[in-house]
Amino acid sequence: MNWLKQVKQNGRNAASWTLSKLQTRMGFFVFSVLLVWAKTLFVYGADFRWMHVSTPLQVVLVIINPLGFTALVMALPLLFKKSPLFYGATIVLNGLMTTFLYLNVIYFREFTDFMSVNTMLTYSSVNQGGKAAGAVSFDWLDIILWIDLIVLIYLLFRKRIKMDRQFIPKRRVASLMAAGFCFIMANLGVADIERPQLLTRQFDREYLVKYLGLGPFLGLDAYNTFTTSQVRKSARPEEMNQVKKYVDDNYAGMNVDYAGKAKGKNVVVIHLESFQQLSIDRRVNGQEVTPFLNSLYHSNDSLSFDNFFHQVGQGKTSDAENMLETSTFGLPQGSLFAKLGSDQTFQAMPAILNQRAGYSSAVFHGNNGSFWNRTNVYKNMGYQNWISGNYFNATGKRATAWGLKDKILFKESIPYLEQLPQPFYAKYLTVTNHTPFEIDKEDQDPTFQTTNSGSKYIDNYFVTNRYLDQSIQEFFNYLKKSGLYENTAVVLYGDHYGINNSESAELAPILGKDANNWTDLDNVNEQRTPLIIHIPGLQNGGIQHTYGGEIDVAPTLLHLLDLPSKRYIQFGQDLLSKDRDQLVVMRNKDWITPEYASISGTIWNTQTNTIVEKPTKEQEELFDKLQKKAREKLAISDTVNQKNLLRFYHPEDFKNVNAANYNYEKEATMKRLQKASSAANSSSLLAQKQWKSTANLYETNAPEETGK
Ligand code: GP9
Ligand code: MN
Repeated sequence: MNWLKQVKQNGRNAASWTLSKLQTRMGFFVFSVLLVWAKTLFVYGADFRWMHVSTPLQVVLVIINPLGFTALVMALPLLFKKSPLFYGATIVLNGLMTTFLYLNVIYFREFTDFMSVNTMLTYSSVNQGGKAAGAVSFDWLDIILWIDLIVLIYLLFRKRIKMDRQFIPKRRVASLMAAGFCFIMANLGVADIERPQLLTRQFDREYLVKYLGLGPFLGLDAYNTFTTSQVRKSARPEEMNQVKKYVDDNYAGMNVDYAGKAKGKNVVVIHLESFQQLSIDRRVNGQEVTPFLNSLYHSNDSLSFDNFFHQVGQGKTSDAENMLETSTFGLPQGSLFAKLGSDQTFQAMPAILNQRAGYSSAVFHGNNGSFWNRTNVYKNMGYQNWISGNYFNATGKRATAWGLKDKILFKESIPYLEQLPQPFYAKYLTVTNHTPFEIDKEDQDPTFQTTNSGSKYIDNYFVTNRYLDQSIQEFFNYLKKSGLYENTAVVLYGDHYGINNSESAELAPILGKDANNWTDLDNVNEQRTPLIIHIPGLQNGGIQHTYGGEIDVAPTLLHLLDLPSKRYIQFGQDLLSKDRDQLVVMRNKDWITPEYASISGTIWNTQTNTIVEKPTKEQEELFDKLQKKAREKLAISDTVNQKNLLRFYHPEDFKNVNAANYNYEKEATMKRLQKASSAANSSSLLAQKQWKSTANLYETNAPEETGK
């Protein structure tokens, strides 16, 4: 029993050592900081599951990130001279920080997300969509968060901790705070190395908390919320008049040869991650890289576009999604989804199609639901179902760094897809063809030999292109086998470039170009992405050469579905319209037309790939006009979004979406879908098949599914 005595003795020694250190103000401060730090780490691990840390540097960042902010805040009470004030304020601050931590724990258990300033202010409205407030799950381990406070208060009352009357000079407090601040800055610097543009792009709340900690995240969020609310406060309903006039003047009409060609059909939008036009019809070592996509591209049943440009800014995928759903631009900085999406009034495709033509809707994606703030945005857009990474087993070899592999996503989406009432509007966001374009050997096509370009990105890119191509082919095979194909229009588009401009030296020879003569215009041209609208039975499709971009997809699709788009505030024009002006405006204010392009202020001749050195007077006038038009388009779109002007605008047959009506929890979603598709008059595929699942019709060669 000696060892037991020893343990007890050690315990007593540690307690009295701690107690002796606690007798000074500095000791009390340091101890309080360490306690809050330890509690934060406990929560990071026990509740936030370490926020998917994956590299050693991320581990270090997660461990140190609570320190700077906690020290900075906890140093404030040191400024009090009177000891009861110092001790009281320290306890209160510890209590406040613990409450904040605990609120986040509760919120996270319900929403798998962190509390933003907005959600704190409007928690009740958000909560209606989820479980009832009373159903919040408590855990007995939660007590750990509060024990220290109880013990400290007890020790102070029993005078086991004697209040130190000696106050700390202001200069020392200031240097302590400065040290805390420097720590935060250093943390930020290191985080930026691990995740460049973290602050400007603000991908995901989880990223911000993982890299910077809860405190700085809240500070940043408070700043965003404040600046946004200032801008929004200044908005007046009359501002919509000018916007409406602009949109009316820019309306290009529709093309009667195509209008209504997809009327009443289901719509599947397939977002081809980082997929560029340069891969279409590309042969590498004598083999087509994407034979299936090429066949769709050349089909008479497809409207394919070879001068289609991505127009994203820093919001990348989320900007592309925003343009396709709303035909408004992303923001000049950061992601609209992340910055404004939580309380934006959207007049977006899922709601429009639902209200005007009875479409149900769903998004399928293999990454976390909170990435790019999608959970909040999709509710505001009126998406009925959001089937994200946590619906699937996305562990081990089943996923890449960006989530569930595409072949598995498509296959495992079927039990949900077949239950959607028809017509449906379903979006698939693929991820496997995402930089750094790495997939397991087993997933690579052994018959395909990629380039040996000198750039690992390019060589890998074609390999994941091939994987993407096969996954789309498998999905199409299923559509045909299940009978969905005939009644479904499929829109496929590349969201933005995958290969950086910095790889042009290695890319040029693959495209049959001379790297030494590579121009800025080549960079822009190389950033074209494909758009293929495949409508079975269309027959008069073909490759369209009109210049356009992502902003134009929504009006094009609406017209194909026979839904006039004129009433909406959209900045794109129907790509099939004969009267469209072919001015493609990039998010950085560059623009391109079939004749000219403006790149960082230099004008190029699009046809000859040369700089217009000496413009004529007419040319100068034309360039000025185009420049003005491009800027005006972006500026008006930005005003609409930043000021949230659509809340003042009520298009015919459109009711504003209420986010509280949507619930994306897995269980609730499964129940909802089951209920809808089991009704006697259900229009779901499952009901059409007498409730015999079509999931077994899906064939994939994904090794994770076949067990090979
Ligand atoms: C993440 C995926 C990638 O969920 O959509 O986004 P990106 O990095 O391309 O913007
Ligand atoms: Mn993307």
